[in-house]
Amino acid sequence: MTKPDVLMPVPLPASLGDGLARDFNVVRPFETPDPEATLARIAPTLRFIATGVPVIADGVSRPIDAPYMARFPRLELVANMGVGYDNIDATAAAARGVVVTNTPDVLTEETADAAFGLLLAVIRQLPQADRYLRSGKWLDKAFPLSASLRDRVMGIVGLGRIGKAIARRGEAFGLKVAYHGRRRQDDVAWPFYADLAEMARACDILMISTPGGPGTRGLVDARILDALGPSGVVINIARGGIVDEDALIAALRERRIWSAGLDVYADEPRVPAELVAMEQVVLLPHVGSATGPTRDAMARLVVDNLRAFARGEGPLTPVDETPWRG
Ligand code: 8YV
Repeated sequence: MTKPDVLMPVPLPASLGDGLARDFNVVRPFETPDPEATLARIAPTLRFIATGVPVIADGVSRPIDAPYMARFPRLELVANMGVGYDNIDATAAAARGVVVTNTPDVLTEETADAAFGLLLAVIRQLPQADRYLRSGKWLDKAFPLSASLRDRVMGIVGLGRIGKAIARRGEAFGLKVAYHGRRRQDDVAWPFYADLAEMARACDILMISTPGGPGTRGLVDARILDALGPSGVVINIARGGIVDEDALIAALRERRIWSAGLDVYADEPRVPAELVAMEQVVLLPHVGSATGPTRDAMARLVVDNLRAFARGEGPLTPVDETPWRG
C-alpha cells in the first residue's frame, strides 16, 4: 500500500520527519526546486499537514489559515508540533471539519523550568554577572547588588497547565501567587483577578503564560505596565504578540518597570535592537520547550496523533475548537 502524504510546510525537527517517514510520505515543498508545483501536485488528495515553528527561520511565516487550507479540498487533520497553535486558524479549520491537534502536557514542566529560570536570571542578574566575570571586572570590584526574589508577588496571566506548573515553582520559592484569566478556577486557592490591571497593581512579577492569537494581542499594554510599577518584572514565555513591544520598550527605557525576561517576540527571530541594547533585560531565543527529550516527546505526539487518526481511531490531543466526536 502506498503511504499517504503528509505536508510539512516549514522545516521541522529531524526527529519528526523520521517518526513520520515510517507510515507517511513526508512532502517538504521547501526542499523541492519548485515549491508551488509540489503543492499543486499533492493538493487534490492531501489529507494531512504536520506543522509548527520552523527550525530554520527564512523570514517567511506560513500560517495555516483559511486560504491556505482551501487549497486542499480533502484536508482532514493539521497536527501542530507545539502546545500553542496561533499559527493555525483552528476556528476556520473547525468550520470545514478539519481537526487540529497540538502537543500539550509533554512540555509543561520543561517550559515552566525555563520560565522560572528566566525569572531568577532577571531578578538576580545572572547573565550579567556571568558577563561581568568573563570580562575580568571581578578582579577590580564585586558585582553590584541585585534585586531580590524575596517578598514578591507573582501574578500569572493565564493559569493553564504551564501557568500552574510555574505557580507551583513560585510557591516552592516562597512567592505569593495570584492569577488572571477568563474565569476563576475552582480547584485552586490562589487569588483570582478578573481585571488584569488590578492584578498588575497587586503584584511585582507579571508572568505571561496565556495562549497567543487575536484574543490576547496587545493584552499587556502601557496601562498594565504602569500598573505593575517601577519594581515590576515582566516574564513572557508565551507569545510575543501578547505584550505591546513598543510599550514595553518605552516602560523599560523610562524605568516605569524594572526589568523583563523574554523568550518570545512579536516578529521572531527578529528582536528589536532597543531590547538587545538594554543591559538589564534577559533575552532568550524561544527555548521554553527546547530540550532534546521534550522536543522528541513533542515530535512523538505529533506522529502518534497522525497515526491514530489515519488508522481511524481519532486524534489523541485535539484542540478546543476542533469539533471532534470520538
Ligand atoms: C516551540 C512553543 O516554539 O509549544 C509551543 O507553543 O512555543 C514551543 O514549544 C515550538 O512549537 C516547537 O516546534
